[in-house]
Amino acid sequence: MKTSSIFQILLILLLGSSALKAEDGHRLWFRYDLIAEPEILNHYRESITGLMVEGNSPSLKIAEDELSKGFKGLLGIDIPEVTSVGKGNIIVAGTPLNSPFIASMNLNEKLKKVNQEGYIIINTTYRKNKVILIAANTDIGVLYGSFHLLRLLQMHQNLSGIEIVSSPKINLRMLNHWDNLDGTVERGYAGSSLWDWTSLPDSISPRYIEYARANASIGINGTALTNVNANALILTKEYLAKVAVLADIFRPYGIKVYLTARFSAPVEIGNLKTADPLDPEVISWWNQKGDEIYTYVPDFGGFLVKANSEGQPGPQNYGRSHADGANMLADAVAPHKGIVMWRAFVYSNDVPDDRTKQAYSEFVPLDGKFRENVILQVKNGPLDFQPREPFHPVFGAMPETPLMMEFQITQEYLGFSTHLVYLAPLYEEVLKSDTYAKGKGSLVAKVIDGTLENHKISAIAGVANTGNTRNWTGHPFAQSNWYAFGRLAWDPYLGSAEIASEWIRMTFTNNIEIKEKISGIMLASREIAVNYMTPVGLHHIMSEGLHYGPGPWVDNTRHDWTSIYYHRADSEGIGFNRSSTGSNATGQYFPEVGGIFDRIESCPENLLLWFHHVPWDYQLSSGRDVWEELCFRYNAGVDSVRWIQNEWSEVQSSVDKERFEKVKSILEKQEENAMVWRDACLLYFQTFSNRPIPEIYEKPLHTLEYYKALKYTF
Ligand code: GCW
Repeated sequence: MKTSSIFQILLILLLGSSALKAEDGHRLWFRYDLIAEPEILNHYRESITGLMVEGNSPSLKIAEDELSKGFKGLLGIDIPEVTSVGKGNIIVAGTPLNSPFIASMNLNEKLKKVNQEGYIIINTTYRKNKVILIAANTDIGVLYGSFHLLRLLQMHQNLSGIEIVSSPKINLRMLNHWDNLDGTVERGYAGSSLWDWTSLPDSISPRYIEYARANASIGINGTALTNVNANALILTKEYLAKVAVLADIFRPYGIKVYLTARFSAPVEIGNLKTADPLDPEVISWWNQKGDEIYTYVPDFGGFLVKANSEGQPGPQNYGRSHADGANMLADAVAPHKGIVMWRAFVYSNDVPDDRTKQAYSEFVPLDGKFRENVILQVKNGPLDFQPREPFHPVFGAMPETPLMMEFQITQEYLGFSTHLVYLAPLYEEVLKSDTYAKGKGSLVAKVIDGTLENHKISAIAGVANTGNTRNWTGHPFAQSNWYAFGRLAWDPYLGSAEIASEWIRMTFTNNIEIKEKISGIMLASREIAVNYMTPVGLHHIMSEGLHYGPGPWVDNTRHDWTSIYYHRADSEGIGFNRSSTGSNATGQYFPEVGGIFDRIESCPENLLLWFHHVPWDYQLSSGRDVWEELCFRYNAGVDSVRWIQNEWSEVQSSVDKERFEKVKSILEKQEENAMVWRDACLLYFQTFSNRPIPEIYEKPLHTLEYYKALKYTF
């Protein structure tokens, strides 16, 4: 073969593979590809002829590089970095402190409207030239604003006349990584941990920077690196040196590092005999540990703690309260402005009458007993990240204590990275739930953004779905959940549809028809999963331990971990009576909403079996009775997955081959698993209802025994 043809083949291989690589999902929502539509491209090329970022902090440097890179990719030309304004249409980014030009623009009034992380993006003119200003009070604000401007370009928005004023509504917007020091990730479905503890602090993976950039682009400003099922080793010098390296990398992206504190650490790594929070030696051990951590990480965010829950040690081991434990740790970080996020996901070792009541029962009496730098981290619902739960009754019930939200981004109970489930509708449903704590309009969002009670700290956490797999999240669509979490953390009043639209435009396409199709899939996907997994308010009927696939028959473990504990199916009916005639969990809500849940007639049907034990022949608004409704919903769920498959097949020509095929093949698995869910649950519940599955529906493919014997692995 001639050298030239070998060269040609090599070139083709090279180009081919890089084109493929480009769409393996690694780029997330940063696809700065040349804009194909001439009109839009021209508009941007006219509006942006130069870039000026004054000031030279690391964060500003990142903003400048990102803008340059974005412009170059999207506009297909190098946009020169200029040092003065007056010629051409310049993008100017900076703060009045760092940028003499911004300082000269009299933006004080406008900048007063945004907080320390907020920004404005406005059009103005300078010596007859158009200028777009990205101005903020801090360098991080500039970085956030820069990402916003790039997002507008990626979404093909017209830049003339834009006037954006944006501030995060929640102070701390965090990811919680359930990452273990051995590299495994609890409930992680996207490979191993991103943190390579073995090779830190000497070797630095480029992914640390990519991770920080992705988070900064959506405003995430905190990361708890380690699992809440904590290992005390992370608090040793050896590990703190590693943590310091990550903190240094994340800092210019506005991200602070937090660690999980194992309550028994004074015993395990400090050689003390006790971890009693009132013991002077223990107190002093934590104080010293606090001081030590800050020598490694001067802006350390603080501790995240899971105590006295699922076997984790805590203050109750010593007869002390959660407040005693939290306050002791809070005092250790207070001199350095650190905080403690104390989780409310607790339940004791004794099987309770109703597990969903425990957090409220344990914490509400402690309201007002926590230090100022303690915030209580509450899961969205009272049980455990189910496909649907009512909002947690603690929201609104502890006015003296700042409460933060914990959402799960990783899909522990929602089909791992095998099921396409866009979670923003779940988040939105919770955030927009009305607690009635201070009358109508006391939304959960207002509890956690601090506005309901005027709390100083406000926070939201999402249990991360990231891992070291090439596309970060396993399922290409799971990236949207990371994105949506960040956007809702910035503004908990945003809508799922708007967020989906942003993500699709940046991640797939600006073609309106295709965007609508993909958005239709995403917006329907959560309800679809609810239908084939846990319709009408069913919950916690997943396979034991792993939580993938159905396991409504599970009864061989601690009672409040079994499925039968939750669905309570018998020959009369199905559902957990949590009304005033049952466990009275409805009594934990404010009367306006608790009353609605309490009465079977007024209880929302999508939570019916959560709150009530309902006769099989109880009529629902659909005209079907409970048994018929279950048959209908399980089947509708499966049919809807097929509908998704069909919709997806129609976007084929507009989506790159690699991601198209990947989603297509995972959807096949989702369909299979949805059918297993349907058949297993209907066959199982049929043993109680003693009613046939109506003829109109597909017959189960296998026997109940077959489904019971299925073993799931990940
Ligand atoms: O949902 C349960 C999970 C555990 C998790 C726990 C928690 C980290 O199954 O894996 O432990 O919640 O939130 O603490």
